[in-house]
Amino acid sequence: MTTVLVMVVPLPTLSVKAAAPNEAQFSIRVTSRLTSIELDTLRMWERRYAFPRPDRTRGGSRVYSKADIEALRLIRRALDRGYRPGEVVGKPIDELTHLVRVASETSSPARTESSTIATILRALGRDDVALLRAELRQAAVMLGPKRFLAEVAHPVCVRVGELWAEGKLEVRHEHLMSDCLSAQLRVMMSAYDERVGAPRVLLSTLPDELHGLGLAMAQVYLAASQVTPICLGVNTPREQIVKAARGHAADAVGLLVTEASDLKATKSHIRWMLRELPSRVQIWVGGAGGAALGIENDAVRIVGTWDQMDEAILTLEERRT
Ligand code: B12
Repeated sequence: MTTVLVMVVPLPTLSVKAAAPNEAQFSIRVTSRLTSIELDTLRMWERRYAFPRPDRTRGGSRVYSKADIEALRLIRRALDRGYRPGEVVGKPIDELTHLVRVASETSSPARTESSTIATILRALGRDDVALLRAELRQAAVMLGPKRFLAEVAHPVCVRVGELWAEGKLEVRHEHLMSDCLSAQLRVMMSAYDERVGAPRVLLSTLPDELHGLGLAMAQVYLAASQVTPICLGVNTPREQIVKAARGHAADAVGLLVTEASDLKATKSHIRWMLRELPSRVQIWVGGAGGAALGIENDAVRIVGTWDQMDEAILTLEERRT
């Protein structure tokens, strides 16, 4: 049955309906968490732009669809790239996708990003630790956690790896960058408290995999998405990871696998863990070596980009609704 409530304009017409069987429905709190848009802003856009137009539960609470989340995420990205709400809220998905792509290729944040990265690399090459730390700190404050990770931390790691492989930076530079970046990410983590009832993701690497920076980045990204990360650090035996996942009631286990990982051993550890973990616990494989494992199914997700991380977080929410 569909009941139409007559409201004073400019509120959109609201309908009370049951969710279609396979249609995921998200509360306003979860929608805010998944899109990084404040609750009040969502309500204000609904009044001002008639978008999003959530359905209502019988109790009157807003429920948003997966398509709403997709559009809101694109809007968030467009706003980050300098658009105003009036220019983007309520636009069709195709248009938003195009607009975000063009803005990403041409907008000023990209220029800021490259100058920040250049300064960081210069500071590293000159052993100027004070400048390196200051630049990281400033970029984190200016950009906020997610943009800092996507536009500075991750590209700096990739660039340092390339310069090291080309012989232009030495291993001591790589160690210094790792230390300063880890310290910055730790400071950023200290801003988050555990949220009661939030999904939990346990993070670690398997034996002999010593690349821990990706874990620290994933930790900040998850916390900024209002998911609780629990990080065991690097080089953890598989049995211990499984015990920890049970002990912390984790919804997912995130493993970092790099190109330097032993892929054969990693594959065998993952297969073993799949048998031992409670069936509701997913395994997320992050890091540049993940795709080469060739395992991806309902229980194992490859999380090689921030967009894939968003998708993975969304699946945790869907499983709870
Ligand atoms: C820093 C670094 C080190 C440091 C690590 C310190 C630390 N605290 O982490 C040290 C010096 C220890 C190190 C050691 C080695 N390293 Co190294 N290292 C790097 C470097 C520069 C950065 C690594 C990193 O953090 N990357 C950033 C991550 C975040 O990038 P990403 O994987 O693309 O992440 C994305 C997603 O996967 C997701 N994500 C990331 N992590 C996670 C985790 C989870 C759970 C999830 C869900 C998602 C997720 O987030 C990102 C979103 O875009 C890389 C270069 C590079 N391109 O990454 C080389 C690199 C990985 N290292 C390399 C090598 C060769 C080594 C050594 C073998 C060197 C040696 N001869 O000793 C050793 C191996 C040590 C070991 N046993 O593991 C090579 C690997 C290449 C290859 N084909 O083997 C690289 C690529 C450098 C290069 N260009 O050659 N390294």
